[in-house]
Amino acid sequence: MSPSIEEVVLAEPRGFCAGVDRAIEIVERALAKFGAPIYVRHEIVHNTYVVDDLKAKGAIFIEDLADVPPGATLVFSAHGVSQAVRREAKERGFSIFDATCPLVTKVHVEVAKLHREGYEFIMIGHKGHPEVEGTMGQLSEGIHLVEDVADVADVQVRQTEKLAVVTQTTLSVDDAAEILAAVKRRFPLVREQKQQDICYATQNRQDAVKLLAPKVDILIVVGSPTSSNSNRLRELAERLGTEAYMVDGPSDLKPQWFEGKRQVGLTAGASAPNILVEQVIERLRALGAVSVRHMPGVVETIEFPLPKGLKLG
Ligand code: 2E4
Ligand code: SF4
Repeated sequence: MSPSIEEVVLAEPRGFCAGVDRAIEIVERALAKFGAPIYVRHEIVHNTYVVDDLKAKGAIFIEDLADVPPGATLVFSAHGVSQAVRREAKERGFSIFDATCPLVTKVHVEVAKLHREGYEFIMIGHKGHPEVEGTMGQLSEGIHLVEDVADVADVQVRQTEKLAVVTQTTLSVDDAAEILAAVKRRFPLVREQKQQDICYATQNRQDAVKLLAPKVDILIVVGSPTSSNSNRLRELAERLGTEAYMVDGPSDLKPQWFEGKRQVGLTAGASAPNILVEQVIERLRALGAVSVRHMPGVVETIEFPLPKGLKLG
């Protein structure tokens, strides 16, 4: 059998969110204003193309602050940092620009505020992810990570009267709801979140996949393997019964995936640039796609201001 693609259907919305736009802009403006090199702690966003592009422009990506020379300009990635990292960066005297997404910072601020009121926390998130390390690292103790429903039973809290839940911003909306329900069953007094920590962009991209996946024979997600939100999109489509693959770019597409497939759904994680989506469409055209259609969907207009010192004018 050979590829039988007829149509590509694009999820709406897909690709860059406001936090990613801002983070990349911060590195680009720092490069323009202060010149290369600009040091960035961790991949600014989890995307190979974005990171390679910024490397070519003079950004140096590091994990350990000991690898940054004295007096350098340092940018924190969109995923945020712990208080310990923030403190060390200050002590080392770097000139710092914070590209933490404002929606991640909002979670950090909430943790600090409730901690002052005597709260202990349960954080729903993926162990080892930099956002989880950053949010958990807002406190030196009293924040417990749960990755799934089973973990909820093992949480050891000091008290149950003042307990709050926070989450990673890029979780599966459905998994998070299930874990939260388990938390509420075990800790009925847990403080209700005023607003979900899962962000608007994560919610909108998952909602779009929920609409699109049942209508297509296969779904392609543009995103890098380290990108949590992109992985969640692929996983969601598979759960809905649609074969799904995540690709870093057009060269990852395998013609055999498309054998017997007519409708190809296409989306992109919040850290995946549009140029890659365009290149994937070109590759799908070369494999036989004759038309490209957009799903109707939510139009995102949210924008975040740049830090002082990097604004134009
Ligand atoms: C910060 C917060 O968190 P994830 O692995 O999905 O990050 P990625 O860099 O892929 O996406 C941008 C981002 C950054 C999302 N939320
Ligand atoms: Fe911010 Fe959400 Fe984008 Fe993450 S996915 S950078 S939390 S807007």
